[in-house]
Amino acid sequence: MKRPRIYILDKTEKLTKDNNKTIADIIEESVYDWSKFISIQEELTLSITIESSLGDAIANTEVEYTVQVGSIGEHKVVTSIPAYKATTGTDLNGDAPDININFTYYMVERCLKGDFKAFKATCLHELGHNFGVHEQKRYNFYDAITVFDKYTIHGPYGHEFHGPNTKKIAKDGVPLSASTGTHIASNFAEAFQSPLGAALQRGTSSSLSELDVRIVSDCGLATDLNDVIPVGHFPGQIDGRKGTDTVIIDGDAGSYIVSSRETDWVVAHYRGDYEIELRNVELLQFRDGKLLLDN
Ligand SMILES: [Ca+2]
Ligand SMILES: [Ca+2]
Ligand SMILES: [Zn+2]
Repeated sequence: MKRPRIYILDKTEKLTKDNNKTIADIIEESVYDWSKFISIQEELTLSITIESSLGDAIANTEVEYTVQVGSIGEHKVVTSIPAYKATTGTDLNGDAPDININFTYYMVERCLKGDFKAFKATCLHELGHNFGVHEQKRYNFYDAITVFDKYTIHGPYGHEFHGPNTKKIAKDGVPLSASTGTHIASNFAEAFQSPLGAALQRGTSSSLSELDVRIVSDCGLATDLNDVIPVGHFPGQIDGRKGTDTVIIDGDAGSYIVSSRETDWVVAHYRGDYEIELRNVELLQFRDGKLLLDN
């Protein structure tokens, strides 16, 4: 993994240089923890803001879910700028930070007083939103849904996530928090030791669980599982890692020339316009057909 670039803006003006270093190290370690399970192809830039208050929240993140990677009926299916950059190495918002996270001073102070675990869990949680665990305000915002939404059932008894990899260990689906579809219900998250719960849990959740990895795989990231990775209509360089992986290109096979390189990359070349390079990817899926790759 390329080291992330981390910028800290302390609006409270209470933090010393050493304090900044302490929290930057934990944030970097959290990105590193995610990178053990997902492909992070390019250096991510993180803009961290310390606020005196964030309403009821201890932290939050503003994620740009604007990358169209497919469609369902008239609805766009979108992923986030950081998830796309992590998976493909392609930065679609230029110089702007990929990830924006706000922490309350309370949360940072807790960390500086020695509660590293709570801060780390919060970092992993907010990064999870950036890597795909996020609902788009379903069907009314940009007329788009996220890949996460695609597998979310909004039933009369609440929201549940039913991604195919996740269902292998949570066969009845993952219950999501009642107020938002973006979080795992607290008890369920606690049972799996997942930091993606609606609330900071009792006990430790300062490392990623199998459940978290399965959820982000279902959200289209490249993991060691059998992933389905939608890349839409953009260039990129994708490493599917272990497992039998399918990359979905939002175009017709006839528009692409697929060839092997002497290195282990396979290239799908779109009409002399851009390339999608693939490594450890076993299947290429176009709108009008599939191609088995020999790599
Ligand atoms: Ca994989
Ligand atoms: Ca693979
Ligand atoms: Zn959250």
